[in-house]
Amino acid sequence: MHCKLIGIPLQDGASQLGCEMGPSALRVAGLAAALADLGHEVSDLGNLSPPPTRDVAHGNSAVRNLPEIVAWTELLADVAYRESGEGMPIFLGGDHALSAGTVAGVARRAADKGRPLFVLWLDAHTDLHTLTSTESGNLHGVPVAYFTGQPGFDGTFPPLVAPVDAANVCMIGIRSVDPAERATLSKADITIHDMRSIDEHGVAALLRSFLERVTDANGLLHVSLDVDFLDPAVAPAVGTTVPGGATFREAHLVMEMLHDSGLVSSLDLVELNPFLDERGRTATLLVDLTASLMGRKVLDRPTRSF
Ligand code: DIR
Ligand code: MN
Ligand code: MN
Ligand code: MN
Repeated sequence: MHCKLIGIPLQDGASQLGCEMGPSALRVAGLAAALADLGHEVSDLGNLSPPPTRDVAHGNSAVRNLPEIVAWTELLADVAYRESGEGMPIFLGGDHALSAGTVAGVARRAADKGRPLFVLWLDAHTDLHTLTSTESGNLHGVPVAYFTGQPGFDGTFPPLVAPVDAANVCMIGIRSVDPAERATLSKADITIHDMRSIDEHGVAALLRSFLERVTDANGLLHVSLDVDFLDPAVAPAVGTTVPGGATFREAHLVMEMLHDSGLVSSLDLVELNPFLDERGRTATLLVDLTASLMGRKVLDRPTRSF
C-alpha cells in the first residue's frame, strides 16, 4: 500500500490550543517508520499551509473561527479528493473540524468510482452539531452534520459534491451527546454504539456487523479516529477527555479487524494535543494503532477473519 501522510496543523475548531502540533508529534513518534517496517511505501507530503480566509458570518454569534474552518474545509476537500485517487491518504490532525473537508473529498472520489462511502467514527462525541445548534461554538463539533448533508451549512461551508448517506455512518465509543445532537440522531439513520453497547456486546460484534454491510455494498471505508475515543488513562493528550473510553485492547482489536477487512481506504488521526501529552505516550499509542490498522499483528490469522 502507498501511504500518504498529510499534515493538517489546524486547531481553530477546538477550544484549547495545541492540536496544531499534532502532525509533528505523530512524526516524532515514528509513524512513517512504523508503516515502512510493515512493507508499505510511505510518502510524507508535509504539512498543508493555513489557507487564506475571506469574510464569512453566521447568525449564531457563539460560532468561533468560522472563516478559518470554511477555508480549511474548502482546501481539504480538494486535497482529499486529489490524494485519494491513488494510495491511502492518512490525515494527521489537527482538530476534528478537518474531517468536514477530508470526508467531503473522499466521498467525492468514491462517487466518481461509483462506490458508496462508509464512515467509521471512533469518538466520545457524535460531532453532529449544526452552526445553529452549537453552544460551545467549537466547530470540531459539526463535521458529521456537514458531510451527511444536514441543513444549516448553506452560504458558509462549501456545497457538498457527494453527501455521505447517514445510513453509511457508524459511530463507536460515544459517551457525550448534547441535546441538539440527540434530536438529530433520532431523525438521521446513523448507526450509533455507545460505551454501554460495547460493554454489553463487545466491540468485535458491533464492528463486524458494520464491516459486513460495507462489504456487501462494495463500499469504500473512511475511518476517523478521535483521540478521545480512547480512555483518558491510556490517551491523556486531548482537550476534551471523557472518562470511560475504549481500552488499549479494544482500540487495537478495532484496528486489527479493520486491517483484516481490507476495506479501509482513508484515515483521519485527530484531536491529538501534544501540549497535554505525557512523554509522548498518546502520540506513540496512535502510531501503534495505525500500525495495527495497516497490518501489524502478533500472530497470523486467515485473511478476512473479521
Ligand atoms: C461538544 C464537544 N459536543 C461541543 N464536542 C467535541 O463542543 O459541541 N469534543 N467534539 O471533542
Ligand atoms: Mn470528534
Ligand atoms: Mn471527541
Ligand atoms: Mn453478508
